[in-house]
Amino acid sequence: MSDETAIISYASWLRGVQAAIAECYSRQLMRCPVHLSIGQELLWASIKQYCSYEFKVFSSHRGHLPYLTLDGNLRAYVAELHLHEDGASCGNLGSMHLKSPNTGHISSVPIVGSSIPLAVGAAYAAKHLSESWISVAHFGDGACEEGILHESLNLAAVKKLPILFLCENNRYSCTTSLAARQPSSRMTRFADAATVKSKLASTSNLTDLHSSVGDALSYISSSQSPFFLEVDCYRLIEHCGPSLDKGMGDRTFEEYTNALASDLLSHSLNINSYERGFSECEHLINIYTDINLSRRALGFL
Ligand SMILES: Cc1ncc(C[n+]2csc(CCOP(=O)(O)OP(=O)(O)O)c2C)c(N)n1
Repeated sequence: MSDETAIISYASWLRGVQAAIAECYSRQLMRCPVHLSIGQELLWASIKQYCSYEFKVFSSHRGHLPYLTLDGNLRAYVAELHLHEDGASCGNLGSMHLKSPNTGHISSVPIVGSSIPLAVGAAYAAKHLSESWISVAHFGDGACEEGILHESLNLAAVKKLPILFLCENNRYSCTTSLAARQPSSRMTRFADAATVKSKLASTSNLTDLHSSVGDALSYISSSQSPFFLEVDCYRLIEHCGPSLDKGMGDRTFEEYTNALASDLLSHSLNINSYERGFSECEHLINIYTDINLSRRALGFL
């Protein structure tokens, strides 16, 4: 199987999983808000192809795909969303704090921007301890408006730290468009200001996206220096929750419809993988729905 076929297949599975979460969320038995990444799957499916690297990933609140990519235990994922003790963190943390430290997803951090200094610390530790892991700071375009990004880029450049600044630019912070928040749509300009090497890629060009991820990782590993990868993408579902947000906030119906029409994964979807992801996830949701319904009936929820 070629890399691109494997990426499409895994991205389709990820979309199926998320579609099942979105469809079943209205039962109100997942006991925490969910930030899905429907529309953004190709990046993490590409990263999965590079899992021979050792990663220490600190993700944002949008941490479902990092968790699934690095850990992949679907039962522990679904159980965590239902705050059940079978969950990845024994049901204590829920959606916004998904993590799997043993497989390299060290934490999801819902305070916007806070994944970044933690990843800098892990990169500093790699250098100090002569370890070979690559630290990954995962964040959105909204986090670029936090001062901590700029302090972190500066420190990573000065100390030559092995860190990937991974910015998913989905053009929105909640319902506020990038145009209403920043004078430029390019986040790489912040890396340039700190002399950190950078690249812009997009989920609409899979070949370039995949080679950009590979080039970034190989650069960090060989030079032991930071790299900033901005990935232009589009979230096809609301900021938090299962619904579409066409026509909400700054997002117009027309913009949403155009984005859906040009979504690469929709066009190249591997239907078998999508359906497998959906049914595997739905099966598990049904199990934890029943458990939580029983617990509610007994007065425990
Ligand atoms: C410091 C801080 N300010 C505000 C919020 C509320 N908030 C949660 S998610 C979010 C949007 C973040 O947008 P972005 O960083 O682009 O990530 P995305 O949700 O698009 O993945 C905001 C403002 C927060 N959690 N933390």
